Amino acid sequence: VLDRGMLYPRSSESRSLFNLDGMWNFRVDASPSRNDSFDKKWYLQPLDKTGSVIPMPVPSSYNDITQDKSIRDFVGWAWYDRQFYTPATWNSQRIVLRFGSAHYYTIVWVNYQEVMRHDGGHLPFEAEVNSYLYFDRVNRVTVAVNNTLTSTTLPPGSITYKADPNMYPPGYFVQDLQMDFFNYAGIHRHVTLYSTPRVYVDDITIVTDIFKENGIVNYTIKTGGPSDQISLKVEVVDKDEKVVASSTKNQSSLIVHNARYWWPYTMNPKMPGYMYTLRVTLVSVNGTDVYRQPFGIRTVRVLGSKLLINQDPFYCLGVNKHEDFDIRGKGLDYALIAKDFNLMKWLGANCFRTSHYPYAEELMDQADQQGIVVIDESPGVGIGKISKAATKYYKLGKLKCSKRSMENVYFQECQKHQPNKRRIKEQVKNRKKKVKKKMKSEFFKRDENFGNVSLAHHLEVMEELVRRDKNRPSVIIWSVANEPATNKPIAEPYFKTVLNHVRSLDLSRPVTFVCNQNFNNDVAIPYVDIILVNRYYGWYSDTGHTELIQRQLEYDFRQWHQKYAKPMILSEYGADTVPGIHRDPSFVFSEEYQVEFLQEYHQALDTMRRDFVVGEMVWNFADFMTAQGITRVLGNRKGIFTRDRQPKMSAHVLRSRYLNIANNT
Ligand code: BDP
Repeated sequence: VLDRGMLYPRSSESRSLFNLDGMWNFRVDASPSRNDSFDKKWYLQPLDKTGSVIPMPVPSSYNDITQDKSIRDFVGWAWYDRQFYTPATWNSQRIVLRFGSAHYYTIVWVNYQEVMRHDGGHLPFEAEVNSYLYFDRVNRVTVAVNNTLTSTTLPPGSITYKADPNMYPPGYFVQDLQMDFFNYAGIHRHVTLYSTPRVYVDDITIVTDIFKENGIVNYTIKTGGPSDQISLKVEVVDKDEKVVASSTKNQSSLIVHNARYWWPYTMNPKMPGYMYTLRVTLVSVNGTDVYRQPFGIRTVRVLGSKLLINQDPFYCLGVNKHEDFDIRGKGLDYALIAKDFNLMKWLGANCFRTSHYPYAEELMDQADQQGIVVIDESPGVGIGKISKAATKYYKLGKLKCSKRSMENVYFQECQKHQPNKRRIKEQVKNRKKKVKKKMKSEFFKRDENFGNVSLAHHLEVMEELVRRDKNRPSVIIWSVANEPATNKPIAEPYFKTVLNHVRSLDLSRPVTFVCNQNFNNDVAIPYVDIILVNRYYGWYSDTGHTELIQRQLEYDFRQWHQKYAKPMILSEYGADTVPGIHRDPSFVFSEEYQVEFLQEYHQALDTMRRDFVVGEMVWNFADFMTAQGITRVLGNRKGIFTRDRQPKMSAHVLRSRYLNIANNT
């Protein structure tokens, strides 16, 4: 388990922050080997000495900033650098350089010396940089970030080289994704330089419980730096700055009498999201460090077929989101965060899932403060999955084999000999065998996603996610993956290990993954606390047939429940909809179809809602960008809001449902 903390950088009496956001120099390494930048050691000189650079905003994805297609679709090393001065007053302090996230693999140099590497997007990383910094002249930070996805990254992906010289230039390759969103890349969140005293508060873990009207605050504090004699003061401070409990131990259990619990805003509209602060004061001969950790007092429990928050049943009126917007891609954007929370409130939503990766800490803060519940998901999307296109191709292949190929075989036979029925039959059989073999190899192709390298990385990512978000009251469920191939036997030990590992890190929250397999073939569901299932009846299957949705969803969900007797959430359902397209009777892609589609799901959900279904989450909150493909017209259009956050007809329908349910429970 990770041996140090990753507290959010906050200023205090003893800590200062210095933001390195802004325009950086930028350059991609588009050499055929994609490795020139390392061969030529770009990190040993200012980036503008290696070639021409362009200004690039941080935080932002770099993809949609320029007019250059090769930068939008770039795969490989992208380079950034900038200069800065270290505040002279920090001379005797510990100085840390922190990245909120960068996608995907990142190497950081300070003054041409490597200071850290980080594997994976969406999560923060930092390093102490004192020994690399100058106080008497300008400093330079250089960053190389590589967005190549491989069979062992999260999300996994692959690179296919195109060898045919008649069709492709030498070294030509394409990046294949196993996920349905654009692989935005770059420095996505804040870059911060911050100071702490030499002896400092390294990590804080808070787990709360409730007993009648009292809150119980179990905490553990880890300190860092030279092991001096230290003394601690730990105080629970309420919103009025009143100290309501305190201790001098690094680990203890405090009682807050007549506590105000943290509630989702739908369960307590008058006082949602009540946050306390754990104020930790560390005194050593090296100075005093003060850190204020926000937290809420609440419990989450799965009991029978119910999901309880503070012992009361919770029903998730949810949305699935993406970090996605025009121009900045996945770059942190406060205006967008504020807008989305306002839209969620307008909609009556009380819950969202961080599909399909951890979201920015600044966004998660809003969930805590506004009383919106979060299903916190890792970047484990599409593990072991062959792409939808590949599945389709092989399905077509199979058809081709049984129909067109048969005709071909027959035709060839007629040309050569007298038609020989037996020979035709044999040939068709052989062809079918060949296609089957090909399909099988495709099916096993992604097994590397379940190998030991992937598993070790997945465990580490979960540790990083839990470490970052463990003190957030809004986070009520950990989701370790979305739609993995858990129909394969090889997925069982893998997911058993990942799910149990997360449980060992945090006993206070249910653990799960989001499943799109079936009740009779999934091998990992036995290891989850709550079942989250994605369904697209009436869209990817029986397209256009909304009249089948109720029957199919109800049958399906009741089977799951009968088999596992766990609470369930419909974690995705949705239909692509182009705003402004209208058809009556409804037709796929029209606004009417999306409305009718959602309403059929709602009717089915209502028959199970008071029983074992504890939530519903539409796919998706807003339209979002995907890779180019023949099924995506400028991205995925299943949003109930457009990408620029205007409502489609469906948003009004969902709004009246959510407000109605919230008011009647
Ligand atoms: C689901 C995936 C989601 C996709 C969605 C879709 O979980 O990421 O965007 O399908 O195809 O299977 O719209």
